[in-house]
Amino acid sequence: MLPSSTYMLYKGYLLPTLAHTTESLEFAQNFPVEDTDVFVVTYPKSGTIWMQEIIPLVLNGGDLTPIQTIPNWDRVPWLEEKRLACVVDQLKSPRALVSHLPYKLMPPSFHASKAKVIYVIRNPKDVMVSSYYFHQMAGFLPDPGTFEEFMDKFLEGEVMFGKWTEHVKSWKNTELGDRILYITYEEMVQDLPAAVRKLSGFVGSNLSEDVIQKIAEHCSFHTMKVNRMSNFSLIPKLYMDSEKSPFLRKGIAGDWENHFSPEQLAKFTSVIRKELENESFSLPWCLD
Ligand code: PPS
Repeated sequence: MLPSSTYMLYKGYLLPTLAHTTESLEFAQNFPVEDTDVFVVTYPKSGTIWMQEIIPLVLNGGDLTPIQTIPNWDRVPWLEEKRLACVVDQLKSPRALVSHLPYKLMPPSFHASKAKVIYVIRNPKDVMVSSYYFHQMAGFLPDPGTFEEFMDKFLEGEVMFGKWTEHVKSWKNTELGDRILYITYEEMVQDLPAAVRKLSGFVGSNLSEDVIQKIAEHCSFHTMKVNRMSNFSLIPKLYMDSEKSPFLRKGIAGDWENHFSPEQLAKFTSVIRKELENESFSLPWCLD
């Protein structure tokens, strides 16, 4: 049984009470989305803070000021979190926000707008591994238990923002057309300048090749790991203890191979496959 203070239940989803309240969720529902807004949407541990680093630079032509002076949670705030109400007036147009909300919980003004969405998707096996370590370092989340126990919770959706498959389905089956760009964490790992180029085209910023290279350099894992505005070292240890596991932990694709037993792999893939079997989209990676 989870301590009641760890999570709140919002429309069937577990959300950490450290960052979410009834008021913050109401604020999100009433948030007046503008046509020029850009939303970065992710299931947790899919590359959220990486995109929080990249997007302001893509929108502002590569000016490093935001990533060097503003903590990521204020620079590109979470739509559903408490902090948004405090910083909303400081956001410059075009505004960038992040969200872990499933599609159906986006505010009405979002649906009525022309705002764009960048949906970052990551191999669920690596998402689960990253989340397992995050639960060890985040004092505001329940203890993950053993890897096996955490895998069961993850597959059951007894984690923040519910099941990975439901999140992906909700954002793959939208009517957003060319308002949404899907990008994988793995393609960002493989070729970050190419990913930045794709983002630049999507938001229409027409960045030069020099600027694209500069952004990729400043958003690399190693640069972000030492950026105090992005590595969560400003957060008290009580809430995030990087000695237990750093937020920017490994930053690679395929770390699941160091963690899954053959039996765990079989269980994991069969659950994910079954939950996606009638979907019209296919996943960008092989699950086995
Ligand atoms: S959260 O809590 O939902 O906001 O977490 P999120 O930012 O989505 O995911 C954290 C993982 O993203 C990795 N990360 C990066 N990987 C490569 N390059 C860069 N620049 C980068 N920035 C963040 C981070 O290391 C976490 O993955 P793991 O596998 O745990 O290392």
